[in-house]
Amino acid sequence: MEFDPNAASVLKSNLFGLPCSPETAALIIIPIPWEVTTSSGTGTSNGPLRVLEASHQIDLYDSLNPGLWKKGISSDQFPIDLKTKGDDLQDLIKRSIANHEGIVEDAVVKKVNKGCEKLNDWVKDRALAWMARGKLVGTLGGDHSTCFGLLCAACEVYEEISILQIDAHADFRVAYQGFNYSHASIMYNAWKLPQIDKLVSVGVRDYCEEEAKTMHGHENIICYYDQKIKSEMFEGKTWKSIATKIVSHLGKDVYLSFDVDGLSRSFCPGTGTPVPGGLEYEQALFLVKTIVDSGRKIIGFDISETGDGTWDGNVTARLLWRIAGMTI
Ligand SMILES: [Mn+2]
Repeated sequence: MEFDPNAASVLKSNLFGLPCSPETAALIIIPIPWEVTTSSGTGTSNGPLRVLEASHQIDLYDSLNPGLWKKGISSDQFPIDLKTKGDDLQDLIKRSIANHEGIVEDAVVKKVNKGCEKLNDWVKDRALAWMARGKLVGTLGGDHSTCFGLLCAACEVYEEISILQIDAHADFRVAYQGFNYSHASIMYNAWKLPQIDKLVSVGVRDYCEEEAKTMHGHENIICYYDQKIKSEMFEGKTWKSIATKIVSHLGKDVYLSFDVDGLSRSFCPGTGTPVPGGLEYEQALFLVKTIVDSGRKIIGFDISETGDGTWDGNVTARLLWRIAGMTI
């Protein structure tokens, strides 16, 4: 049967209902239903499923990339066992906190760190296997820590990588609550990878003193705080001029780390740790387009922290479609 991109979606198991398999798709998305170290609001482990469901409602035309659907976007196999393992570890943490006045026992911390290491190895292996076959790879969280394996894989392929992070948080904590691979430490961990030579964060508006000190001590870590961006815009600067400045710090190979809480909360009502302020949907996509238009290459990306809601899934599915349109 011929595929009709104008018809209602029938291939419900495929992202966007596209007629492709991982073998034929240009972009592979690894769904990672994991939120073990999530500290407050939960539900992001259901994010990947919400995105898959919402993706079937999206019209398959992209004005910047009209043939996008033919290039193919495919989900890697859905790791159901990962969700079970993650949920078990999360329960262990919750029980420890409840039984020990807010303290997580050392044995539990150890077990969780081990579980996170295993996850990272699994993601890295999957990503490397697809990259070796010439695919662009993205991950769909889950909490923000889930992209670490993809970053590690990218570091085996590229020598110098700049990260563009869109996020409400700096995520630069050192082992938050004892967890080496916490969502709050993802950029701290990424920065330790020798191939990561620039980190440019955008939209940050919730960070602690320790994070500010560590970040301000590095000339290759540049933070465009939300408050600063907005002040400059209120005083008449255009987003185009700010976006161009942001992109000018990046090297030629760029990894995009998109935590949806970097957006205004109206676009991510179910995300775990929302903060007022943030970027508009088109404002964020304009920034991504500015990267691509500058001739830089997006070599991998994650969209993380999508909440367990229909609207949350809808926004991320559309973000994914638009980002795919600019990268494949
Ligand atoms: Mn984050």
